[in-house]
Amino acid sequence: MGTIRNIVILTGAGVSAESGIDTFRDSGGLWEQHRVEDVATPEAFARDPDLVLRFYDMRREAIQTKQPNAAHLALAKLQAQWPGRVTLVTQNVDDLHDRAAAVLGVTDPDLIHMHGEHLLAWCTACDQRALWTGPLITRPACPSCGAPSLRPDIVWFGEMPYRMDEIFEALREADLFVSIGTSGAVYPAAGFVRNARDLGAATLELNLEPSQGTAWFDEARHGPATEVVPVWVE
Ligand code: BJW
Repeated sequence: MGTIRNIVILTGAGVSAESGIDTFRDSGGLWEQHRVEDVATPEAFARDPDLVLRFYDMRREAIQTKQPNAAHLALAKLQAQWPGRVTLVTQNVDDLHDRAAAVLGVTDPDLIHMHGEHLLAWCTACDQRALWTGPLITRPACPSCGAPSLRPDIVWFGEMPYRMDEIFEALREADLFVSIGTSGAVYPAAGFVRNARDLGAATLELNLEPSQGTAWFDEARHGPATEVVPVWVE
């Protein structure tokens, strides 16, 4: 393994768990309380939009009471101080990485929300996005075109994750790929470790427990993100 200059970090729900945001597949997680097919597919939204909007309105409200934890802050510090490129690709739709960067004074972090963002609404009539902190169930008008066509800007199953070209470009340039707090159950993110390996990067998993893809990593360290991430960053 040569010198490490460029790093790609993939994060999942485990990195925000200790901030009090529910994960999906852990015991007591969101998918134990809601059927995925009822709330996180375009078909569900077409069938029962009120159910889907209530689910996301509840979560959008909840995240605004949460704070970045020591793992988010350690990653933001790494991004601010590392001499090479650190691309943070998150599957998380909360804004805790964004807020951790802001705490360190970084206004334009190299951060990709591949599954969308709770705090954006997407107008299906005019294709514009708007910052959105309140409820969508009231069928508010789109600030750009006035149509009552706002939906959560969230990538549901069967939809294409965002900014895939940029992610693959970063993986091609990466000397190290690190996966943090994700079960490795959802593609294409779950395949990034194999993509990174094929492209010559070293690979490291930091997770509470071995993920579904743990065998693909060169090294794995297991424990809570607020402990293992700051130790790795130092
Ligand atoms: C801690 C911790 C602590 C806890 N410290 N760690 C068959 C084979 C392969 C693929 C497919 C297939 N059938 C269908 C597909 C594709 C599908 C898919 O992957 N399905 C699988 C279920 C099999 N994928 C898609 O549809 C994606 N799009 C796509 O493929 O497009 C191409 C395409 C388009 C059109 C046609 C055909 C192809 C889109 C996926 C969108 C995912 N969306 C969600 C929900 C929306 C967001 C929301 O509502 O909030 O995104 S699903 C959900 O899972 C969410 C997450 O981002 C994602 C990943 O979950 P994550 O982050 O890994 O959380 P958990 O809960 O699973 O794991 C938490 C981990 O943390 C655990 O390991 C814990 O141990 C750990 N942990 N506490 C450290 N304190």
